Amino acid sequence: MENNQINNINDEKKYNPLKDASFWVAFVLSGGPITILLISKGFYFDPPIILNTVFMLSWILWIIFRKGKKWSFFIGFIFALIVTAVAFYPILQLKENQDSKKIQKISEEINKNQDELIKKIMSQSDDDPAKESRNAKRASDIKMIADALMLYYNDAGKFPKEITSGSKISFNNTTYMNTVPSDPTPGRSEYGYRSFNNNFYSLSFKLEGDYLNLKDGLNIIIPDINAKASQFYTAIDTDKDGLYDKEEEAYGTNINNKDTDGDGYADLSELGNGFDPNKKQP
Ligand SMILES: [Ca+2]
Ligand SMILES: [Ca+2]
Ligand SMILES: [Ca+2]
Repeated sequence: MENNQINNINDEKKYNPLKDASFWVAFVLSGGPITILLISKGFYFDPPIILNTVFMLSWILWIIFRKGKKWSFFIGFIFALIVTAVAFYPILQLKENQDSKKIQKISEEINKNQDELIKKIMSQSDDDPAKESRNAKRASDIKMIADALMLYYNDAGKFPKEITSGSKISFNNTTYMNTVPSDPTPGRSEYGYRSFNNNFYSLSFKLEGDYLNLKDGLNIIIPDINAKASQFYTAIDTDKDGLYDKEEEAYGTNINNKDTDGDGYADLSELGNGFDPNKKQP
């Protein structure tokens, strides 16, 4: 009895918690390393971490207070299991929640993108049928006018000087078109007909966006009297003199020179006034 007491007193005096395996086991089992790891990952103020830290410190202090008495380890072990469960179950839950939040965020993102895509498609399909049908009407109007003009040419041996929308295209007693149509959007861009000699004309029209193989913007149709056909082209005016390249090709002027013959009168102005743009005016 006396010996035991003396041993105990000696043990108590010599007790160093860092040399006591139960201290380290307590540290590990109470989640010390995991807590430190989680804190290093930024989980500073999560309640489970605070809770676990408090439990862990309490237990370690208790072991130190009990000075390594063996049974303190077993009580501590059960304590540690409870603490670990209490501390880390919520962390696992938290992690799961974060994962499911992440998944939720991703699916929200996908939904948002889908919504935007659908909106985009909807707005296009809201808009496009009207644009498409206007473009379809333009292309079909122009083709019908060109066909009527070709029939006119076959009979008259020339193209008309001008055509007027709302009026007919006729020669002698033959009518080739009852009513020359106009652009479906009034005032936007009229169909532009002009002919500076008997064998050629150009008819321009403006599209709203690409249509079939025609490009957005200004296009023209011109005749090919040898083939008795008409051909669509994008309206390009390289030298910006108001005459499209296809017209300049037909009238023999330079697509890169506003005043082909260099007489001070522009190509278009000469054609419009009945002069020869390829011969200097006196
Ligand atoms: Ca030109
Ligand atoms: Ca020119
Ligand atoms: Ca000229």
